[in-house]
Amino acid sequence: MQAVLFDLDGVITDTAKYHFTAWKQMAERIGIEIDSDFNESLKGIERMQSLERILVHGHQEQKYSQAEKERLAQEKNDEYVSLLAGLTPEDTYPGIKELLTELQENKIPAVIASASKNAPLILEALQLNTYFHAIVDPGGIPGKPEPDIFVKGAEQAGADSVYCIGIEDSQAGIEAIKAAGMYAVGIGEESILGPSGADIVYPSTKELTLQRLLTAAQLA
Ligand code: G16
Ligand code: MG
Repeated sequence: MQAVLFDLDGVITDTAKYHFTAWKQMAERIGIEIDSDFNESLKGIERMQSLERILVHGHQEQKYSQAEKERLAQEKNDEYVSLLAGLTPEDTYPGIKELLTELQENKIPAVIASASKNAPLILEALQLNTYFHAIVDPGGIPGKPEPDIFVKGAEQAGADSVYCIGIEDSQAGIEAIKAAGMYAVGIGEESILGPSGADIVYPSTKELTLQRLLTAAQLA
């Protein structure tokens, strides 16, 4: 049984830019500068771990108590959620709804494998919930680059990892897909995602058709 596992932020919609904006604002308030290169190392990384990476980057890893860190992460999330407020179905990346429709017609389960606790909220705003067989709960399992979220997604779809295709925009996510033994499709730049192990990289979700994916993964 095949399945296609989708990352959310940066694959289904452009919320990766909102994560970056919200982290940048929080970091600036505590005197840490983050740029888009450093941001690549935050993509796909769970909220508290992202904060830890930012604090290490700014040499402030010893400065805050656990309660203070939770407050900083909460501030970031509040800002992020406020940026999500205007999200509509038109914000779905090009080609995604068409691919989800093809998967549905071919009875191939689509699964969300996102590190984000905001995933259900975002899918609802995009009106895409009904296309997904499952949204994997990221709570209580090791985050990307560990394979767990993709392994769990395949299990929930009743699919064998070797017949699964994972789609990701982050280095950590591509590593997770490969560690799960799946075919890894990157969305973004070959120079960024190739070294993490992407089997193929497309510059845009526009390129994603079912036939193209199955052929590339030799599952056609
Ligand atoms: C996403 C983002 C990360 C974010 C993480 C947790 O993962 O790429 O930047 O830190 O989720 O999100 P939240 O703070 O909303 O729970 P993914 O896996 O969808 O790319
Ligand atoms: Mg992502």
